[in-house]
Amino acid sequence: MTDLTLYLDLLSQPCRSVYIFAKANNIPFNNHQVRLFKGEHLSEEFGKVNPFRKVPSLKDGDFTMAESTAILLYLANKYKTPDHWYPADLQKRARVDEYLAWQHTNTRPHGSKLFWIKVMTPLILGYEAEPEKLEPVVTEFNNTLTALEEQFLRGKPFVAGDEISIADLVAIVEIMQPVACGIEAFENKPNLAAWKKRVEDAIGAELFKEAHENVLRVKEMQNMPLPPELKERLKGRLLQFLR
Ligand SMILES: N[C@@H](CCC(=O)N[C@@H](CS)C(=O)NCC(=O)O)C(=O)O
Repeated sequence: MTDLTLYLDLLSQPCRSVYIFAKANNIPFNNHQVRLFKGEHLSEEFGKVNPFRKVPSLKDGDFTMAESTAILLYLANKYKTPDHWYPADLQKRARVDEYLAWQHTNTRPHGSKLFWIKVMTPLILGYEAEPEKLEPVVTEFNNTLTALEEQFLRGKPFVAGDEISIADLVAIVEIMQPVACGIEAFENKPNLAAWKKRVEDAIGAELFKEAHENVLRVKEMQNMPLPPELKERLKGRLLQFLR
């Protein structure tokens, strides 16, 4: 029995980082699935956990919180996970924090945008987005990958140093989102591909596969009917991506 509940949908990249971190560290938790495509995050019950109605969310006894990077740090601090995940050393820790701040305007939005254009357009509008909508977003994503490779991974095996940290988990799940919709990320980038392999080896290939198996099948969901209320809610956001 544990007081800790994580509200997750593994189609979501921030949920996967939290899931992988908790599993890799043997943190006991109740896995409460909130299926986004079924609109379960819009339920009254979930609204009490996270009024913003986003996953991941955490409940620990009476304490609730949202935001994946904050959740990761809460878990690292509460369960005193091995130092390499979020090092005590000031400057090593600052490298993790630096990536966690950078990703908010780089890997995360650029990867997400591709997912919305490739996967959400057919689901919400019933047709594929025109290639000219996709191309600039692919370029933006590739530039982000180059920056990750040339700045964060220059001369070191992991994003924040010699060992895997929370920063690598946040990075890999974000990059896997467009990969799941058929966008190349690692093909012509041997350094990035070698980093991915190191991350997989560090967390274990089984756990990596388990966390990603749903999202890697996302194309099979292309004809899935979304609840009308959810469709309406998502439409405005999608149209912004397609402008
Ligand atoms: N900054 C948040 C983002 C959370 C987020 O956007 N979650 C998405 C899934 S990836 C969600 O729950 N979307 C539902 C909605 O916005 O209606 C984090 O890192 O946790």
